[in-house]
Amino acid sequence: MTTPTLTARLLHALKARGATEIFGIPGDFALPLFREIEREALLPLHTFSHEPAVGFAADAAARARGGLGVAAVTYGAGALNMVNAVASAYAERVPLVVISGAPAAHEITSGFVLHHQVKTTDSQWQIYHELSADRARLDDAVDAPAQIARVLDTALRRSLPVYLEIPRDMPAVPCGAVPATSPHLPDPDAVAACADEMLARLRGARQPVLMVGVEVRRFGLESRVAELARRLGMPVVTTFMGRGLLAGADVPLHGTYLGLAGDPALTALVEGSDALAMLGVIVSDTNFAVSAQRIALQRTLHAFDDRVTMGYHSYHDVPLAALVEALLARLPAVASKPAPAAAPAAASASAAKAAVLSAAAPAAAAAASSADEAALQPADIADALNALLARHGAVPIASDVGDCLFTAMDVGPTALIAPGYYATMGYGVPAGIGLQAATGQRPIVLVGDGAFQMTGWELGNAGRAGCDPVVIVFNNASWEMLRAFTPDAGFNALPRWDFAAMAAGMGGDGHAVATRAELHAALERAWATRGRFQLVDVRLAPGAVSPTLSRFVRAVKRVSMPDDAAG
Ligand code: TPW
Ligand code: MG
Repeated sequence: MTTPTLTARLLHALKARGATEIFGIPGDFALPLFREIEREALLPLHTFSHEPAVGFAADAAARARGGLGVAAVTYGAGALNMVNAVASAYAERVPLVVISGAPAAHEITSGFVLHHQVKTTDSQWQIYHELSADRARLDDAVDAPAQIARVLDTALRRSLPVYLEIPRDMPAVPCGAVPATSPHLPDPDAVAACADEMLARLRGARQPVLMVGVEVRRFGLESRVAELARRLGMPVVTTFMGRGLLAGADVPLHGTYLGLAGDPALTALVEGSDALAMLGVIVSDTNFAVSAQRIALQRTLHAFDDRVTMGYHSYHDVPLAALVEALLARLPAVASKPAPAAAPAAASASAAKAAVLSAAAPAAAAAASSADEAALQPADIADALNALLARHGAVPIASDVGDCLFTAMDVGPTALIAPGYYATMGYGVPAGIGLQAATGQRPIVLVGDGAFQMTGWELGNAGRAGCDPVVIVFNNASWEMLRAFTPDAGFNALPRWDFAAMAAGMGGDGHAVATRAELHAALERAWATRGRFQLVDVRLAPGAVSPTLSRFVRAVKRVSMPDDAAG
């Protein structure tokens, strides 16, 4: 038997750390790597049309499944095309492994300027330095196993992107095995002191609230945090970024905190808390700016990025998982029973409404009321989706940025992945494919027409990756979210593209809908049709926005342009 190659060793190490597939686009510097990946057949390879989609799909795979996401690209034109997607993964704490082909050592010293080179042969390395938590250039088969282990383990431990550069003469060289993950063990005394203080503060509080954010999902802690919430018996909310967390869990989940843009009762609950425990929360402007002055950060207990800050001091090197376990160890188990009825939760209220709607659906369909024929609003899409969820059970959602993401706040509770903080457009469609490739679950993709114009073409690659997402295009012939902030600007208008008509050319089915009755029928038909992607092209009334977006715009204007908002 021949010795395994560097590529084989890398693939095994990726698989051992949860990767289930590789997304990529080859190029000459990456051809030897891709040939080895295909030959080894250890992880399936899914190719796309444009590198942003490679990054978004790998990001979505990691978010939805847990473990590493893997994006393989070529040097220069390929890797640099993916910069924005990796930046998004960094900002939103996704353990994404970028593997790039690169020139071989003898090419670097050849005296020629190499194609795809920017300023120097390590310009790309410098750029990725800014986008990654750790990195290695695998130019030595002896060092490679330890380097691979270190870099991949950093990605998982910190839940951040990492970067591996593989010179094109290296993929097939014989290489030793990559060591298994070595667990990171924080100082138990520090963890204990931190957990004791947090519990004391929560017990002494008048109105403690538990807020859960993305790191809870990233570190695979959902069920442990749900158990913690039950034992603490405190109300639980998610952040905007954490929407979808604990969706199916038996906990007193009140919904998603959106500040001035959200449900006033939930906002009052959070902002009135004298001990807001934020677990794995990115304290970003989109989460908090619309009321930054209302949450007194010195009254919060904030665990994020291996650090726990309470009042005016911080504990370092207290990973979220260790903190959660230490808290659980200090709390008695509670008998498992349904959570006490939570105060009106936006999400469950709308789910209840959905159940009512769906029960009434046959009658409504029989006598299509005039409302069913009225011009569509984004809120109608939320209603139709809730009806679909009520009939068919929870379905994971991948959302783009735009009013579709604000509309998603009224859908569910159900799992949701979206770049809610970094807010890059173009995520939805490739993320839906990445999610399905990695988990086998068929997703619903929510995407605006502007964002679809960026990456919607990737649907043409869905079929061969075994994916058949249901894609809902919020077709408002506009960059509506921008128009909401600058209503008098002309540049936010888009031509009305016929997305439904394009679906067949990419191997899917398109449904154009303009009324509620058509929307409900098209969604049902789309859901019933398997094996081809389904595109529901929702022709929205011009200028129509979701209730959450209109509150968000008003809130942002009030906070950042108080003089304007007054007028
Ligand atoms: C990669 C800036 C944020 S929202 C938006 C833009 C251009 C308009 C979105 O239009 P769409 O959705 O998709 O039709 P809707 O509901 O607003 O009509 N480039 C990137 N990312 C961002 N966020 C922008 C520009 C932006
Ligand atoms: Mg639009």
